[in-house]
Amino acid sequence: MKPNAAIKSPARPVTRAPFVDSTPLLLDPAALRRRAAEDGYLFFKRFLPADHVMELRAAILAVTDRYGWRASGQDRFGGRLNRAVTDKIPDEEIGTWGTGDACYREVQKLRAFHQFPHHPRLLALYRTLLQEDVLVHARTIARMIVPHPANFPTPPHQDYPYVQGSASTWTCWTPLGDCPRALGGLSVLRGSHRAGHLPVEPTKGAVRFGVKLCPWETEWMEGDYAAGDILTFNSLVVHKALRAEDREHLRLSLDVRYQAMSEPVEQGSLRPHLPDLTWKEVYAQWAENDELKYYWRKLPLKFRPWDEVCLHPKRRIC
Ligand SMILES: O=C(O)CCC(=O)C(=O)O
Repeated sequence: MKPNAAIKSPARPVTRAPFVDSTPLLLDPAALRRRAAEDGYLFFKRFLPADHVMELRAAILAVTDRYGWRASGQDRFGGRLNRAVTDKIPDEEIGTWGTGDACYREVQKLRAFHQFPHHPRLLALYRTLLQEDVLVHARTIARMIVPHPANFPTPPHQDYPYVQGSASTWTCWTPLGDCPRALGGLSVLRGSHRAGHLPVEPTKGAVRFGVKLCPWETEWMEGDYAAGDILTFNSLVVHKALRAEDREHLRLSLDVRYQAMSEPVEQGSLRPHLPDLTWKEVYAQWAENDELKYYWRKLPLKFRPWDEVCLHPKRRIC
């Protein structure tokens, strides 16, 4: 029977439940895929070695030190900010990544930053989930979120309109260091991918357009992340950042995307995150014959052109 669009689920109270740790399902791939299909998200505690995560954190913090953003008197992993400096970053320099452009540009040139998404544990996870060879999107994004009037918590949205290519793309959101709720970590709306690609409306925050939620879409999952935890979700899953109550520390995290190699990819997913940054500039200080450079050019990829219509605001009737 065709679903009747006029019949709506009743409104429900908003719930905030803790992430379900899917680590035990890593031993049972079929059950893992069933949970992924049902919930649209998977959370894994201590999935990556914490010291590996912390090394990338330290490398990024070392870049921020060149701008004087960290308070003095902490080790190379400490994220306490020098608010006297970060508060003065001009509004127009704060990008969707949460901080000034010049610093982010330097982070985008770190080899460790681009190597991170290729960690063997991540590749094995997506191979299990997608059941074929995996394409790692080259457009890795760091969120370096400082408390600042120009920063807004990431609003509820789906990644699909921004990533396009294949709707079966998965995002991996990784905090670089411990990220308690007070730092504004990511939260997902369980099972929201089953509603399909939703109309969007203009918003503020990391994305220009978000989704309007209907009164029955209330089942938010969240948690206090530790270094090494990962949250992964299908590109149709609605997600948002929690409001950051902590106004003294940097929130550092990565978003990376993975898809099946046989599915089409949109070219933008293979470009650096800053539109005017080229791979030539990114690679300028890397070894001449570095294998990671332009790795996707050796792969048998299919492309799907960008569809601007995906981003045109349309009202959602609930
Ligand atoms: O970290 C954030 O605030 C936004 C991340 C996000 O929306 C994503 O990973 O798709």
